[in-house]
Amino acid sequence: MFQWFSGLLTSIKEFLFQKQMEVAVIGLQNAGKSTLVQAISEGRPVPEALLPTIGYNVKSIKKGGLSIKVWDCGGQQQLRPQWVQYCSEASCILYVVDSSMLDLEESLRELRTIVAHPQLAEIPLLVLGNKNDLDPHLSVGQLVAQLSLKSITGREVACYSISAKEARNMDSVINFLIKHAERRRPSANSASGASPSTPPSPLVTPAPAKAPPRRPE
Ligand SMILES: Nc1nc2c(ncn2[C@@H]2O[C@H](COP(=O)(O)OP(=O)(O)O)[C@@H](O)[C@H]2O)c(=O)[nH]1
Ligand SMILES: [Mg+2]
Repeated sequence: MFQWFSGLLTSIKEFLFQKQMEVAVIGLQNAGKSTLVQAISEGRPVPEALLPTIGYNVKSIKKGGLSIKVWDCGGQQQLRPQWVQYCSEASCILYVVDSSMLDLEESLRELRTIVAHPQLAEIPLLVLGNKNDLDPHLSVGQLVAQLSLKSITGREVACYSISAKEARNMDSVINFLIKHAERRRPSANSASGASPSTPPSPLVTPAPAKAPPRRPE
C-alpha cells in the first residue's frame, strides 16, 4: 500500500515538475548521431554499430527532472531538406560532425543552410566533433575555425569534442541540454521574440509570426 502510494506521489511530482524539451540531432550520415542518442540515453559506451537511420527516429530520454524528446534525423542528402522541420520546434539543435574526417566542406555547407534559416533563428546550437577516439581528429579549435562558428551570431553556439561510441564527454552535452530546457520554442515567440540576452543577429532574420509547418508524419 505504502509502495503504491509513494509511486503515485512520484508520478504526480514528475507530471507537475518535470521539465520537458525537444532536441533535434542533425548532421551528415555516418557522423554518429544515432550512437550519440544511445550514449546520452544509456550513459555508457555503445560498442556495436547501429543500423543506418531511415527517415528519423524519435526517442524519449529521462535525465533527472528532465524529459527529453530527441529527434534523430537521417543524414542522407535526400533527407536533409527535412531537417528544418525537426529543428523548428526544438529547444536546441545538436549538429554532429565526424571529427576524424579532416575535410568538413560538406558539413560546413549544410550547417550554413541550417543557421541561415529564418525559422530556426535564435535556437541554441551545439556542434559536436564526434569520434575523438580516432586519430587523427580535429580539435575543438580546428572545428571552430573550419566551421566558421565564430561568425554565427544571434544564438548561443558551443562546440565540444566527444566520442559517442565511448560515451566521452556526455556530461557536457547533457548539461548543455539542461541549461536550455526552459527556453521557449520559436513557435511560441512573437515575431520579435528574441530573449533579452540574445542580441539581434546580422546573419539571421527574426522568426516569422506564422506557425512553422509541422514535421512530416
Ligand atoms: N570510432 C568511433 N566510431 C563511432 C563513433 N560514433 C559512431 N561511430 C560509428 O560510426 C558509424 C555511424 O554511426 P551512426 O550513429 O549510425 O551514425 P549516423 O548516421 O550519424 O546516425 C557506426 O559504425 C558507429 O559505430 C565514435 O564516437 N567513435
Ligand atoms: Mg542514424
